[in-house]
Amino acid sequence: MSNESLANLLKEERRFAPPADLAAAANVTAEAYEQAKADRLGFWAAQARRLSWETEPTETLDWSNPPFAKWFADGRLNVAYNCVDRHVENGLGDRVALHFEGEPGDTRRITYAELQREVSKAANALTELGVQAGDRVAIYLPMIPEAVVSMLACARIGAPHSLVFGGFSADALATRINDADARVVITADGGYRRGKASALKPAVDEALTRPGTENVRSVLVVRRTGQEDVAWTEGRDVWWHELVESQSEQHTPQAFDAEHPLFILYTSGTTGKPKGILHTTGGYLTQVSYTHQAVFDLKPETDVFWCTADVGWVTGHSYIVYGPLSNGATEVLYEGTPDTPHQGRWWEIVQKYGVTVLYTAPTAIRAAMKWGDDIPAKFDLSSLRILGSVGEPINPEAWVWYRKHIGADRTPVVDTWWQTETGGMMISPLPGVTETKPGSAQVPLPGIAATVVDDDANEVPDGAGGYLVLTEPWPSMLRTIWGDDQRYIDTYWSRFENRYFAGDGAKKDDDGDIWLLGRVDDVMLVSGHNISTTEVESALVSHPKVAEAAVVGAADPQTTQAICAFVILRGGVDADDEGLVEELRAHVAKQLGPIAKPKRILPVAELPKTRSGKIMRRLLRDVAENRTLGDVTTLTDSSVMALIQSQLPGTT
Ligand code: 6R9
Repeated sequence: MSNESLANLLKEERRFAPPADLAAAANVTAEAYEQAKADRLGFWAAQARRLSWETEPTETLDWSNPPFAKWFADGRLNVAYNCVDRHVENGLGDRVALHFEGEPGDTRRITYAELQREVSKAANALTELGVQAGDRVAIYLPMIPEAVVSMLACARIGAPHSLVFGGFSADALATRINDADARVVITADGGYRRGKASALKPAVDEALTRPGTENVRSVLVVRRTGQEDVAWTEGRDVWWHELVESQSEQHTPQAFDAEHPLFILYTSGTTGKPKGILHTTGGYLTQVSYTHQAVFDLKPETDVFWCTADVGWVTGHSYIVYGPLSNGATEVLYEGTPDTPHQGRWWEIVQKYGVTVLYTAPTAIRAAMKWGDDIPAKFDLSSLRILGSVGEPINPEAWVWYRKHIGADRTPVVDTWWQTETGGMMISPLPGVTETKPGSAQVPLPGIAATVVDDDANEVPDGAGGYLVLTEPWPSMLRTIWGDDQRYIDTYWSRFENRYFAGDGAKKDDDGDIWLLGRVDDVMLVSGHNISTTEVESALVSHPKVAEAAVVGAADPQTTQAICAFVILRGGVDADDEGLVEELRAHVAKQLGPIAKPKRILPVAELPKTRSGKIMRRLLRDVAENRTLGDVTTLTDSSVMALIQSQLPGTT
């Protein structure tokens, strides 16, 4: 970004107070901020006692070698014991841990006692395959219970897992297997997506022909679809139902150091090879456990929690597996897409299981907006009491739609900002405390220190924009980039001294609340002003004809960059309406000022997204500047770019 700080254009005046009954019974009250402020490390030491330690830690933070943190370093614990066994020992064995709903409609109900048996068998199976503490295991599975069981089995034996999204290409899988030097791959014959069985195992077979994957000794294969003719490599491939099912249901978990590696998760980044983000045991579990019960006000006896993320995304790691299970929650695990076999599938699931807390991404909310209000209206969603959002800035209009049409204008919406690197939530309202503002993540959670700075690392005043930074270490922070300490320092700790640079633009409003404005790489420079893509997108989405928008800055001889917007229209709107583009341009100018008026607006049917639902603006920039497309390997659907290109004026 240039020295011109981020223009602060959007004004959002709507406010929503916490419901009185929720506030009165909330797990966390305003006092937590005071406590954490008075003694930050004491606050986290107290949160660590939520867990069961074999050896209680006496140290909290060791920051003697920054930016390499150690949290609770002399403590020892087992993550799987904390997520499973201790609940059984506490008499909760009959509580449902997972309500699994397969895309074709098959279901499984897994109690904590059953989960303990499944995880124990899988841990024994991995041990039989020669996996030892410290060995890496790659997991390439659909959203089925075996994914959760595999992760917990790895944690149980101290073997760091590395999940790769089911459906990533063989290349992406091979790169990740190679970088982590994985010894075992856990996969399935296939999974169900969009009403079809799609194969997974062939991608593993192909990945294992690539150089650098030779150390993979075994491939453990779950039979999910049963429809594929599965190619088999004798001596390497083993069926889950043969190996795991034959194991003992007893397994004694062994404690590991708090800083023992728990998992590696790759973030693609925009350039260069993927970064293997390393998370460890005690601090990670402390923060995901705390934030899950604080931000969702979790009442494990009565709540039914549903995080719609894929387990291959950090959101699935922290808020399907480790956060909820460490808290003894009952949760839904859904395999498929929101519109299979119909566009009300999610709302049908909420109704069926009586989901009380729903955690999803803006992309899904905008898709539901596009499909129409009448679809969720057909279902009984009255069980819902808290709604969460994660993954991208949520446009104020999508936030308000979510609260109104899913939450009956009654439930708090918590917009949670965090990253793969932060491991757990960092900035979010608390549902029983914070008066919420649509579109803003608002305040750092108790025990978290974040602010917004300008180019020279000075904190910006209220009302101004700049870069989001984290100013103190936090328990679930990444410990390094796997195998590359220098890249860890360069990427996160070099832009500003002693501060973690998140890579996101942000502003503080007049109350000092934080608004996220998108990745710094996406910020546009228009006639000397830095303008956030998020704000222009939110202005477009606030027009009743627009469901979703992606905005990029395209090189322009007059203004350095010109704002170019791709919009998805709401159901029933005519894309060929001549006046539409002018109407939308005028709308943005009215909302944000003439500087933010897009030069071009192109209605499209789809936008390019990553598997976690983030818009890939860099590909749209390639289109807007008539360049060959960059790396598309992390796209959910690679045909989307061809579709967009075919819809551009001047192409056929
Ligand atoms: C959890 C997750 C991290 C990036 C992050 C930011 C964006 C996530 C957000 C948000 C605005 C929110 N992001 N949550 N932006 N408001 N509530 O998404 O991790 O996949 O690593 O992405 O996502 O840009 O820097 P990850």
